[in-house]
Amino acid sequence: MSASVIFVNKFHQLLSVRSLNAARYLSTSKLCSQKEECKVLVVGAGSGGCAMAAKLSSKLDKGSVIVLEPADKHYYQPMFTLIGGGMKRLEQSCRSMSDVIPKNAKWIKEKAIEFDPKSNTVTTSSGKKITYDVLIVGTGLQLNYNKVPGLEEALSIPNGNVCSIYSPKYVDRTYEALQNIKEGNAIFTFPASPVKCPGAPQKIMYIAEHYFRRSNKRNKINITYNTALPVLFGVKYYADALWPICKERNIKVNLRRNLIEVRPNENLAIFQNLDKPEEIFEEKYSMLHAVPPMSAPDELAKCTELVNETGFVDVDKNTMQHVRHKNVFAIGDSSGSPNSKTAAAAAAQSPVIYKNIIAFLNGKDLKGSYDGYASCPLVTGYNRCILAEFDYDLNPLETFPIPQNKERYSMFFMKKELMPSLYWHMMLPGYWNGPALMRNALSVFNIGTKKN
Ligand code: UQ1
Repeated sequence: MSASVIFVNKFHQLLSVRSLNAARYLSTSKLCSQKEECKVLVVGAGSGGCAMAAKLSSKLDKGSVIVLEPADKHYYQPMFTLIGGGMKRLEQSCRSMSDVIPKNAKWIKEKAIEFDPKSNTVTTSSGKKITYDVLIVGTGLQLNYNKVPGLEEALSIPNGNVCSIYSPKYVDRTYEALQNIKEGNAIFTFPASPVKCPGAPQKIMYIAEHYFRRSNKRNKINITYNTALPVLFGVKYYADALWPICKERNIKVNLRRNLIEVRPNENLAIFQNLDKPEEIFEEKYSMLHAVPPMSAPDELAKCTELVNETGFVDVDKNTMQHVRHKNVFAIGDSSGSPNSKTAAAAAAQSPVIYKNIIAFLNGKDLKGSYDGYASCPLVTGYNRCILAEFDYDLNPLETFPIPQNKERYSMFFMKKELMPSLYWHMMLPGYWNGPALMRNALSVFNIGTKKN
């Protein structure tokens, strides 16, 4: 190699090292400037996050509230069972995120990838560090379709017979599957994990059963509900109403049976008996409605400072304040409080958390207390619904002065026609605090044995 070539090479190396260093310097300085500060940081703009951001941003000075949310679209998920049954369309459940995040809050369209409650900081996907006085975790939970071997593959087959109302990606396949099945086994599952809206896996089954009857194919289809739970429904008062429905409508319920694999090529679903793990069942399906295992989002679950042993935020179940980090609160599905994970629960939590955050910011005692209220409109067909409402003790906590453990058209109408408007126009803007006020007002009509 000639001296001149060596010289040119060295010169290039030098140049590239220089430019590398320059790039590094630039990116570090950019990172340093990527800092944000706020009074309240809301992570997640789902039902709970939007309601909290709306309440707090209208009370605190402009710019005090930051909302961290990467998604473009916000879905009203309680509509997904109705979409699965062909009663609503996916577009009706969806709004642009920019329309639901309150205008007084600053939206950072990124994901939280690291929580550091010791330094009051959340790091975003681009490396931005956001420091806060108060953090509200409202990330929701994560759908782990990938934890069941073969399931994602089955769900990706065009016009296939495996469906799932839990994701906007797969919900439309459900109504297609109801239409396409002609005969054989329709299998519905419930996973061995915490589940959002734990009634939904059986609601879609009742709707399917009604659909098959209406389309004159019910007698050619066997319906099975394989649930990992030891009960049909967690609240005995409503479970006692659901068992006879399954019996009358010839739906076979297998408890403690967990979906562990799907073999789409053979139309086989593999289940395990959770009480006798050595017992494995292969069941042939003509249609499979699969509910994925769920967990806290990985980014949250890895922050052991924040979460309890289940991976959800370790809050006091009444104040919704973190047990150690007093400036951290959780709302909705990401909370470790032992309530049922439903939008109605987030609605009932929202005034409590709001009151407690204002008290916390003013150095006062926290007086707000959440009673575990959750509501689950158990749609049992195209015109019937049992409106389950209950508290932490799994005692009924019903709003209306009539026994709600019966299938009623009025409750179906409320779920299908009234709830969406209540959600968009009352809950997300922070005005809906759950039905406690209504329940108290209506309780004057409670006569006889009904106790709330
Ligand atoms: C509710 O508060 C709520 O949150 C907005 C729901 O989610 C959409 C519900 O489905 C229900 C039933 C309630 C409770 C409301 C009443 C009026 C009983």
